[in-house]
Amino acid sequence: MNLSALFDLSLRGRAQRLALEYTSHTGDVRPLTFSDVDGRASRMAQELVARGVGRGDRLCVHLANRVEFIDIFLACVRLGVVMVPMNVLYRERELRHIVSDSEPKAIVAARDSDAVYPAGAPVWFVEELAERAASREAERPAVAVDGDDPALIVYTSGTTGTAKGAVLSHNNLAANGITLTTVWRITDRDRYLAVLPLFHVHGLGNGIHSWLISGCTMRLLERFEQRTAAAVLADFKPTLFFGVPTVYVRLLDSSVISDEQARAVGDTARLFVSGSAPLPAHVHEAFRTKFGHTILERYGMSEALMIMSNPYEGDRRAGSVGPPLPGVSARVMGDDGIALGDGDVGEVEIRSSSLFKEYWKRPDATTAAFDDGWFRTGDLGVRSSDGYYTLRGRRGDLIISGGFNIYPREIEELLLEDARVHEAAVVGVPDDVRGEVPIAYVVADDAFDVSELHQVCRAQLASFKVPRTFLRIDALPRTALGKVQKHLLPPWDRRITSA
Ligand code: MCA
Repeated sequence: MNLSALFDLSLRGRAQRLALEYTSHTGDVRPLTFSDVDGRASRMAQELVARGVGRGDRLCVHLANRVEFIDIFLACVRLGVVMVPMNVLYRERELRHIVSDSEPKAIVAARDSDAVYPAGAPVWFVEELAERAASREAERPAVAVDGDDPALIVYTSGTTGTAKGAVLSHNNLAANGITLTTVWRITDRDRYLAVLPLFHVHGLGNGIHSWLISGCTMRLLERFEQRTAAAVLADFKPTLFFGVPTVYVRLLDSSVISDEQARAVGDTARLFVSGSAPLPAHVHEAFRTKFGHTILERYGMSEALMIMSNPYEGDRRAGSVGPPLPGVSARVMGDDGIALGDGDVGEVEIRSSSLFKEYWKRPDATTAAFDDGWFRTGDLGVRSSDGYYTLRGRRGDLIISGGFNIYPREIEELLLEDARVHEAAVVGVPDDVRGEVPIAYVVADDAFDVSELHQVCRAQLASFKVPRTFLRIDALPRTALGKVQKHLLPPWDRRITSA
């Protein structure tokens, strides 16, 4: 089934009901019915057709959470165009690779974006696109789109440095959305508050899909800012909320939401879900005390969409990601390639109806990611005797900060571009708010002030990737074969607490 047919359950089936509330550029909150959303998508599709975009073409989108993001996504779905969402925090260096790899027809960006866009594709300003679309007929394009057609290419970096595009089909996204609405009991009576970025799978694959499949009402925030979010929680009274652990940590701050306000939010809410990074047990507990709700933690990856979830009914265990979702098979593999029993830690491998088929134009990486049809998640985990999985870290040296993935190699390569830097190693250190933050160890010329590297990173990397500190050392610890031993770097003993 293509996604359009699935979304029509709401777009056509609930046409006159309130679909969406969003804040316009003038600051007022505007409502749209599902029929309005449908019409906007058709007009946007007509505009894209007029610009020569068709089935199989890629379109890069570099936008914050604005209503036009949804128009463009739905237009792409209808036309069989493959949307390539790009993190709004990415700088030119990060955008360049995605654009050259995905070869899009165009990059859609906001007029006020301060990003420098790489050559190779025209930049279409979303304001102009929206204005032209508004004057077109709300006529659905007649394009036959298959369930196996790609809908999204989501770039996920790897330990190897360059980001790889995970190709997600209509069927993958449909399977994920249908599963989540079912197991989390999402219905048209829900009120979903969307605070997570739409350029990632969490906000788009889970949030937007659950909204459109269930036909609930969504309030869209341009981004998570704690005080705005607190005010909207009180005003919109959501029943459903998706967050990363950093979002929950922010909501526990009593200067943001008092205990009394939190109880009022909890009284009208139904479900809080956390994912994208491990939820610390103390946050789980503090949230239950303050809001009166047990956060449901789940586990997913861009390549596979959602994989495991604590149960809606039943025991939501702090520290565990629960059993596999319906449609997912999982196993824990030992280093010798033999499946392990309960209680033993190994790499989690999965098969699933929402699992991607390939990395874009990277057959080598695709082959390496699969083990006889099972996807190697790269996550270490253990299964309990009653089927709950607990994750025990990554095989590679991925850092997760505020729910954003950071691959040290990418930062190390940037640092090494400066001829005065001879060696560099980036590691994650604990952070009370963001889970982890990156710090850098560098071996450099004596005369070079390594703190200058901060500016270099700031200019060329998304802000969450910029190392908090640059520590000079004499040499990196290495094995006899020359491999860096990050665990032997001098200890970083200052715990960081983000502002
Ligand atoms: C953060 N910043 C942003 C945004 N988010 N700027 C524009 N738009 C945004 N959406 C910038 C700020 O300007 C600031 O930059 C810096 O990031 C920190 O912002 P701050 O206000 O201090 O944010 P925070 O309170 O620490 O919260 C950060 C956050 C953010 C909102 C929780 O980390 C976030 O949105 N995380 C969600 C990531 C996510 O959706 N991951 C899903 C990946 P400056 O330093 O320049 O001032 S998908 C995935 O992992 C899998 C599939 C899964 O299972 O979900």
